[in-house]
Amino acid sequence: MRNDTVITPQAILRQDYVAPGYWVDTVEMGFDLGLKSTLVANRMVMRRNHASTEKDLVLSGESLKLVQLRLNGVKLKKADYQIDGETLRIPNAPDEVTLEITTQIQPSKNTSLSGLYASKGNLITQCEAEGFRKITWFPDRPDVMAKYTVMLRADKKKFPVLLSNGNLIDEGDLDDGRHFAKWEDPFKKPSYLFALVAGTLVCQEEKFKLKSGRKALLQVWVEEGNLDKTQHAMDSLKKSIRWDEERFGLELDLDRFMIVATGDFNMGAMENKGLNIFNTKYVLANSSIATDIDYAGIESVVGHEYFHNWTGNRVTCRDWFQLSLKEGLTVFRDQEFSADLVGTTTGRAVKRIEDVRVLRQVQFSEDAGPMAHPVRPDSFVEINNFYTVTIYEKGAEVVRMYYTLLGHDDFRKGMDLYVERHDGQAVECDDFRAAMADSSGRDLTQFERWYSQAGTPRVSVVTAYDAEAQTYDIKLTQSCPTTPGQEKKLPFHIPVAMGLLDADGKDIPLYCDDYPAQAGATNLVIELTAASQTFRFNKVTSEPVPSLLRNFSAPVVLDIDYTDEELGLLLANDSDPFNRWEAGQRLATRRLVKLTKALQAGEELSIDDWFINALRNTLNDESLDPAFRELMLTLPSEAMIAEAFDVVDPQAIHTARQFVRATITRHLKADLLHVYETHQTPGKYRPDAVSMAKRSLKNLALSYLLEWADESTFDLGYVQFKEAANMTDRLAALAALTNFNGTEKQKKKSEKALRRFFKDFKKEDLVIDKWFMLQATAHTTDVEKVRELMQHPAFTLTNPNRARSLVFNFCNANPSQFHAPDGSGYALWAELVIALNKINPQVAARLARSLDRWKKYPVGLQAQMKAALQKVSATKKLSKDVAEVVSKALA
Ligand code: 0A1
Ligand code: ZN
Repeated sequence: MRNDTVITPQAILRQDYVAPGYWVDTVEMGFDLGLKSTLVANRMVMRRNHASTEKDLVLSGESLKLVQLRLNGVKLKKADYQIDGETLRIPNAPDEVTLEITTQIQPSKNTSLSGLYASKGNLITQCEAEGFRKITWFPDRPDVMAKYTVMLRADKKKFPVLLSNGNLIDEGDLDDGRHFAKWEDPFKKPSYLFALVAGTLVCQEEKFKLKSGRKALLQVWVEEGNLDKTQHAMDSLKKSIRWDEERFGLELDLDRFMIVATGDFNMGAMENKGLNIFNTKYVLANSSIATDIDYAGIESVVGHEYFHNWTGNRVTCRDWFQLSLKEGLTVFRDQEFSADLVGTTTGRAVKRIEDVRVLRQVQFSEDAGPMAHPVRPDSFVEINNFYTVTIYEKGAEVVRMYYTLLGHDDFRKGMDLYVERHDGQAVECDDFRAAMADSSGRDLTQFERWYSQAGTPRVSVVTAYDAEAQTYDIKLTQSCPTTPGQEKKLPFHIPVAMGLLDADGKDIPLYCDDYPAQAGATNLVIELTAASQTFRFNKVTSEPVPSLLRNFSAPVVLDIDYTDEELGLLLANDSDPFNRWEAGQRLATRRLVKLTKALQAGEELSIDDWFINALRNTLNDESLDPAFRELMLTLPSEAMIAEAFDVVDPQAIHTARQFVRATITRHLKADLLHVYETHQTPGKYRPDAVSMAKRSLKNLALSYLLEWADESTFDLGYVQFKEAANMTDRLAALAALTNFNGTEKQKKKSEKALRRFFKDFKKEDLVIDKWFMLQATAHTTDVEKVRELMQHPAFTLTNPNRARSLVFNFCNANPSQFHAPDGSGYALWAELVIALNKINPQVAARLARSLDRWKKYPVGLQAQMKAALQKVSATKKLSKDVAEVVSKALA
């Protein structure tokens, strides 16, 4: 497809799905492992799939040197097969085939971190989505499931540890200082779940008793010297296993479950059967290197990967368009896991708010940009570009809506039915919906639109109170903006959890005509299915304030005109903690938008006392969980505020937000100091919910206190930095110091603190990532400073964590500097996308997405962004990954 200068690469369509021509029953692999060269022998027993229209035997391969190819024992000649790009085709193959293929690969040259690659002298695989084809020729698609036996051979000194999926069935020594290990995975699996690890690693291990009484061996493998950082991952794994047994009746099906940590990884982690491979960021923790947020991240990612064992591995995806079948469901499961571990109502709400914040800030933005796609996409060019917040987070919201519509028990029945029906199969999103419908007897036909239509629906609200008839009408109207390739949208099936508050802020009993069975309830899930629908409530004795979309019951934007007083009532009283928080965010956003506009008009800035007082009351409300207060006191991010504008002015938004922060501090200094002093957590560091909540509120107070420059607050930060007994407090203090706008002397002290931090932690890669991140997001860090940091000996683009820590954070989380009026941020972006494209296309494509929303900026910036996009698009040897992103942005 041609569009001016842009060539859109060839797309793969969901509707073109054809079942595989051959099934693979067994795979026997032999690896002779080496960093520079690895020899892979692959013996597949295959059988024709008579139901398929594909008659040839078709395999995929990439960057492979074919050494030998034998079919049923006979060496194939060049004329017997065709290789066209990444496809190997054998016409006229018999129905029963044993195919033996030997390939040679070069792991140390593989900087894409997909397939078999080298990391600090170790060998690691990453096969999802299409990395297995970089190891051997194979029908590398998730609906081909086979049983694998894997023989690993390598030098015993260089690679003392040899791991693969399933059970270790044999090991021993070979000639020439080599040794071997043989692994067998008892479960059939798609090739994307294959894994091997070879190298110098050590492990923490433990026997763990499963519900059935069977014992499983759990191992966490890390580089030498890191065994003091594995306990939390191990604890998280054990909690995950217990939780899945208890909440979903799903038990670990293997005798051995391994986690391996590597510092070179494109994503968070990977659920390979029995051999999960993790980014070190989601494994390594102790109090001196990891923050509370890191601890929580580890718990949820360990949970996520473990839960995939059933939702993803035992039941997998038919094709990659169904990716959300496993990802949306597994994110929902990990969210529930984290919420259940905290246990309390506010604890659950805190988790919910954090999740919704990400959804709104990142997914809503994706849904409004050029890469918008349905939860089940219809096409893609490069599947790696579709590991998105839409597939993951919106996908999880879709699963959560079943939960809200069906209720706890029927949802569980639906899950049971889904697993029972499809264990060992590769299925579609529709199969999950059918299981939910069949187990509950509900009609979920219209619900399908959540999978097929992209874009964030808007629900607008009009209410009418009739005092005489004592009726209250809520009219809900839904619409959904157009998205690329989807002009017209049909109404969604939207669950709206709601209540009505009286003038004292108390929930009133609800008598809705449409829900007679729930008469008298104070919390109701009303279902919006038409474009517009009116719900009538009876016996309403005075005009209520509606609390709608409680707990964020659907991924929509709710347009409703509240007065400040109504929002104040909800903020102080709503029985739904999510909507209390929401009311506060609406109050703040209203002011931030107004101030931004005032700045643009050159007007004087001011904030009303009423708002400041509402914040004061919340801050000082000891009956509220500190973690909840921290969320209530946190202003919407600059990215969130930007969503309220048609044309974004990043500098004005930044200045407005900083003005509000400084004003809050000026008025609430004494209150903030009191909160700071009364929420200390002395003694041994503990990552439990209560201590984490205290630290989060205390450190929020500190960051506010340092917004208002004076000697005493600076010292507060400085002392906390120097005396911190854990990384949470140390990093929070350093961040506040780095952003402190004080005297020259204070600036020198802040710089000294940054240098000290680097020196103290120079051996800890994950902490050095934080050091870069902190500077990348500092208010004063401009493009020039980023270029300077890129020259630092500790910086490298080849390690994804390091690239993200500086470059991604600057481009995505420092908007007022990245969008510098001279376009220097975009020039840097283009340079780096082009540089990364050569090293690691997946990472390059992620960075490429920083300019997705270029049409939302003033024309002057737009022109410069467009030029940067065109520069990237015109680059020679552009990967499919980057080409897809920039061509869609320019389309
Ligand atoms: N399935 C993993 C995420 C993942 C996807 C792709 C990867 O490499 C391209 C790596 C990991 C998960 O959901 O955790
Ligand atoms: Zn996942």
